[in-house]
Amino acid sequence: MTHPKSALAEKPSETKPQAIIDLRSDTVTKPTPEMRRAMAEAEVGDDVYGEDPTINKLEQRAAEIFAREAAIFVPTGTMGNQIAIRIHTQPGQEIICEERAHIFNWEMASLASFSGCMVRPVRSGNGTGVITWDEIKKAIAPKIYYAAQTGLIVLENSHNMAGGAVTPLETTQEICANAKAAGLPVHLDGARVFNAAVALGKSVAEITAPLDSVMFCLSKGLGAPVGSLLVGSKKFIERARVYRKALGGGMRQAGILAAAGLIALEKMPSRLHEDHANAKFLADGVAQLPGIKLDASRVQTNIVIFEVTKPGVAAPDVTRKLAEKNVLASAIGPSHVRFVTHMDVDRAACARALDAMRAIFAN
Ligand code: TLP
Repeated sequence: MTHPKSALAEKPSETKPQAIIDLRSDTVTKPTPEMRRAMAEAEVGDDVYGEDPTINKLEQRAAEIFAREAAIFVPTGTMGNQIAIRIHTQPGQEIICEERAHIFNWEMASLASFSGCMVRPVRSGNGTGVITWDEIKKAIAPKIYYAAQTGLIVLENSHNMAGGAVTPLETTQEICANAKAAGLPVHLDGARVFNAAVALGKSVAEITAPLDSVMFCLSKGLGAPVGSLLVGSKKFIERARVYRKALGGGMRQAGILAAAGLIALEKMPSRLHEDHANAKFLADGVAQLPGIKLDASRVQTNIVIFEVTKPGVAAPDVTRKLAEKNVLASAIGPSHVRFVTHMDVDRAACARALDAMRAIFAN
């Protein structure tokens, strides 16, 4: 994924400078004034000793909201996923996930370096990114001593690189029931699980109930500056504390982060439908343009990924031209562009982004 930072240095063609519309990711949001106030006033203590009251409150609220025994605050989604993988697996095992999964493509091969595992990727047959039990079961290693054994299944909901695709609850239930019968744990990379819940019209507790563990991010669509949580059983979270420390994630007066995280957790899920509507608006407009392949009907959450099919034009050319018009997007490989909507881009900003796309693709 490339970000057109260098193009920012070039002067935009408009005479009046326009605000930058940053659609590269929902990670780019800035803390709200309420978050900044809460951070300034947060009660803190040493969290490695379990003495930060604001961290403790955030972990307790996360556990309650996900209807789990316990939760642990971690600095990043990557660390949360990697701790879960370390706990669920043994070195030499395989992890089944969809081929575009974040744990496979964007976590620095940490599942190999930290947990000694390999990925057995699964392609979703219908291209949606939502894998089914029928597809997963074919990837499970036969129980023979001379074949690497499957140790874990990881799902991603919503699925980032599959255009924010949402896994239906019935699919999660079917996978988890069969995995349980096969003695396999299932972890959810739920970086954007609140977006999935909004799209499904259900609570995060309901859509994640069948899973063994869940990681979710405060720092994506929920708008917190830093932080993710891992939720699961008491025993699982006790082990997670050990691995968090091993990875250097034992932070001290981190309540200043948790204070913003609490606002993200309590107040921000209720506005995510706006981001989804804006993504749909963008997708509907972009899908009309010549030289682009996009099925706008598949856009369910806050992510729009489209293919550039115009001859001689690569995705990085598009993001560079957009940046010249003060619209930032991410190129994913040579032919795909990603827009992510979030609380710092409103409908007017999306309309401007669409105008920029129209200007680029009209000629
Ligand atoms: N995603 C980032 C990039 O790393 C691609 C983004 O801009 O979307 N799981 C999923 C599904 C994610 O999308 C991400 C971040 C993570 C895990 C990792 O979270 P962080 O960045 O907090 O380590």
